[in-house]
Amino acid sequence: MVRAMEKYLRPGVKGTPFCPGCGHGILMGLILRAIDELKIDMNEMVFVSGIGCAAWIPSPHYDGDTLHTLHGRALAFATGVKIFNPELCVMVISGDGDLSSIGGNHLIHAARRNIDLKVICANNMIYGMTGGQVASTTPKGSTTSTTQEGNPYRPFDLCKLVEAAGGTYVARYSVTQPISLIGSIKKALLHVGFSFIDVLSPCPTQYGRRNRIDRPEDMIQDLIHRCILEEEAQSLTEEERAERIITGEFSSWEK
Ligand SMILES: Cc1ncc(C[n+]2csc(CCOP(=O)(O)OP(=O)(O)O)c2C)c(N)n1
Ligand SMILES: [Mg+2]
Repeated sequence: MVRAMEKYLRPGVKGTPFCPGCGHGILMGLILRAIDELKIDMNEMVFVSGIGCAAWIPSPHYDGDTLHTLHGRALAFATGVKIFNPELCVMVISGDGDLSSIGGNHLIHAARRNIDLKVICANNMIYGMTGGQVASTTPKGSTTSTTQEGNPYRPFDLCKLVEAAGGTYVARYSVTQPISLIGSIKKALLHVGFSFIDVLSPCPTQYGRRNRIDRPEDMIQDLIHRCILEEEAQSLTEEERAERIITGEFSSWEK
């Protein structure tokens, strides 16, 4: 097997912090493939993350400049980096909790200002690292460590939120759609403006086992089944559609 992406990994970093079946490791590789296909020099990039399992994707793994910052504040740090040196390609990689719960206000305002940041949200629909607490992205009815009788609230649709706030490249893909996702990351890298990709990433440890999707492969199968394109959704009944996750590009324009 050719380990083509290994050249992007920081020497000396051993092992992985991710649990078996976690989608974050897949995403870690797909981001590198997008960078590799565009032949972007890692010296021109800065990766910024907050706190959480997803925040470990760039740091310490990527062999480039990485800023592992405070919970919820990745976008504030990234804004500072971009303002200090606009030549840099600044990519934020963090979790759904980090970016849209504690960091939700930074998210809508960075989008509103259309700051040229490439934001990859690793969305496992839960606070993974801290023990499986409910997040602003947790589906209604889901069991978490803090909603043992089911989450009573509807989740954010992060793409709609960012699009309404002013983000100019907005897309959603799952780690089970690797080719489309690599293509989307490449578009975000080339887009000048606030780019946001909501990446669905399975968390068997904290989400799956509490919601009767017990095995990692069942979570992957579940995502493969549920993720569809808007065009495919049109032929479904309201009930069938409610179970699905609409993926694709929702917004791609210059401001
Ligand atoms: C100010 C502050 N509040 C709370 C925490 C605890 N905390 C660390 S990570 C995290 C949630 C992470 O969830 P997410 O961003 O979705 O990442 P995941 O682990 O699911 O990949 C929380 C609540 C913290 N570190 N700092
Ligand atoms: Mg999460």
